[in-house]
Amino acid sequence: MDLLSIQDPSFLKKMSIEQLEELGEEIRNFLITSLSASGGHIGPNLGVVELTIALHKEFDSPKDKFLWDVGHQSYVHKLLTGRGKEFETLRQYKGLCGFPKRSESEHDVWETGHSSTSLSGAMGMAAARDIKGTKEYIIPIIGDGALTGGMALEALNHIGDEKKDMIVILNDNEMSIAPNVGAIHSMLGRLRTAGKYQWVKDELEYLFKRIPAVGGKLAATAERIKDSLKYMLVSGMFFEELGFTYLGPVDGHSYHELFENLQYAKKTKGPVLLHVITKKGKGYKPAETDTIGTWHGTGPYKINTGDFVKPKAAAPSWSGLVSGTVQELAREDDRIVAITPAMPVGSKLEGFAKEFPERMFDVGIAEQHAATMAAGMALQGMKPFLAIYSTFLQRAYDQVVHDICRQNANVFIGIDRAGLVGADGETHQGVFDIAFLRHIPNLVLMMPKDENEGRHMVNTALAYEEGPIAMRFPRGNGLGVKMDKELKTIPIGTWEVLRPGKDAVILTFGTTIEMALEAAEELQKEGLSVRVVNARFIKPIDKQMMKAILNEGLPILTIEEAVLEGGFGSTILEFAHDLGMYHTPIDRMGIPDRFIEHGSVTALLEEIGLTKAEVMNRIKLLMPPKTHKGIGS
Ligand SMILES: Cc1ncc(C[n+]2csc(CCOP(=O)(O)OP(=O)(O)O)c2C)c(N)n1
Repeated sequence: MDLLSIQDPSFLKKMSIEQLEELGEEIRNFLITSLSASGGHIGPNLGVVELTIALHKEFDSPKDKFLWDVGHQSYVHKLLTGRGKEFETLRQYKGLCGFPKRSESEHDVWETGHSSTSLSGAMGMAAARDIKGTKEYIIPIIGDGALTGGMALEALNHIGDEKKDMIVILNDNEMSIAPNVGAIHSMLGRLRTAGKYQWVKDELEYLFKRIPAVGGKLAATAERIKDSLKYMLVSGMFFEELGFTYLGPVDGHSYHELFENLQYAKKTKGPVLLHVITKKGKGYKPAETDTIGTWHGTGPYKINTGDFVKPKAAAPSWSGLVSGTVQELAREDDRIVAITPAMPVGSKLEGFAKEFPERMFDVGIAEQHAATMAAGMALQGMKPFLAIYSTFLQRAYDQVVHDICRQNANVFIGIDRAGLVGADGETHQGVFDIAFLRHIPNLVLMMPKDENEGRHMVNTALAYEEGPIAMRFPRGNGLGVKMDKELKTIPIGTWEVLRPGKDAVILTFGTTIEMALEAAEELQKEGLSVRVVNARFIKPIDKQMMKAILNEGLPILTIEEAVLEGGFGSTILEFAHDLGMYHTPIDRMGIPDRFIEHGSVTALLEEIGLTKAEVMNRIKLLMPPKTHKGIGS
């Protein structure tokens, strides 16, 4: 059928299983072809083709509510709800979002991007439904990886207790981004091999009902037999103990099994957990045979070979550079350990894990636990490197405040993907970390100008013994600068003048330095001498240099690829104000007070005005009328 002509999922109601199977094949081919050009989360989506079709056939979206956990696996849902034509713009500027988005469709009822929120969202919706007295089904769809997140467990605990009607679909493909880890993962493994518990339980109940009751004795024995059998069949019985009716495991690629169980679930009172086994990457060999997570999310690829169409990077990736330097230093210092919340591949920690398996901890999608665990290790004399993406560090704010910084624990937080990340969009932009870290006592926060300084900063962080220290670094690759052979330490709280200038000063750091230098170069041609400072320590700032700049009375422009509210520029305003320098002209460039959608980083920077032209413009506007001809005259 013409997938691009689909308006809504109602057409599925009349389809036979054979027709659904054909549709599934067409959808797979469409995804494989379409994503080969755009890139995206191919593996997770190929795994849920039958599951998504079955859900849309069995339920009535948008009346019934699907909550896609993480949301990266919602492409089939997007296709079935009339967004096929937009796939060629997937994850591009102003194009189709890679995650559920309420403004895109009435079928996207819950927005996601960060993991493990679907069950809490579903609990909220179920509670609202029951207060309002409406009748819709609430169906969160959560992966085995996302289930390891603390929030999901908090929600299971509450839902089971409240006995809310809802059907939780556990999409178990044994993978998180990388292979899934942890005791819950092992428990799911046991459930997978235990077979279909529900049917056995039903049969037993039927059998016991037929045995004539001889007083309470037989009933009690029967109950005991049932219980022990139950435990024998499914060790742990985790979900049932929590108050859920556990169904499954079922083959998530078999419509027969899916429909049989979904229909059973619909009739069951209280919360149901349907355990569905799927294969990530199903139907596309390179993705299906992937065991490390390469095909979780990709850029464009060649369909026939599965080779990625990536231009060869001229410089090392930031994650590789940072983790590689930590690994190098770990050879000299056996107190160094690495902790990742489920991102060993993204954080390029595979080398560290291989060389120091006993010093490497992949804790699953558990940012809060990762941060507090790092504090625990630090207080016992270890030097933990907590590798975490800026956006996911948001989850661990209290742990950074309460456990790491308050206890002055000597943890090195490597804040990866800081700044705009591009195609993943709103939920993943790493733009809040400065604002939510810079006010925490004891913490040192820095960002290097290039990969050479980045290596020195890693060395500085691991040599630092006085408390928590964090380094933010961007997504992608370095600039290709010359690398020093010897590692040095950088004095904490010192800035560096990169270009002299006597008319104005730009204070910036990290990714925006290049743009500032280029703008200064252009302005020079127009007769303006602009100093550019590498303000590499965001906290503590270089107070000595700052005072000198303020005493010179020069106009100041701050630039940051982070939110303006509460950001680095705010620090400078506060500093000047606290010194009584109320009249120093200070302007700030950064990310405005709104969420920034998906698109290439270049397009996004252009949209928000973080460009060389705007830097030049702002500097000119800051200048007193006499210094620059044409302005203010
Ligand atoms: C809070 C948070 N931490 C980390 C991530 C990065 N992440 C995206 S998908 C994913 C794995 C999800 O695994 P699972 O739920 O099993 O889904 P699958 O991709 O296997 O279908 C991770 C760790 C995230 N989205 N949110």
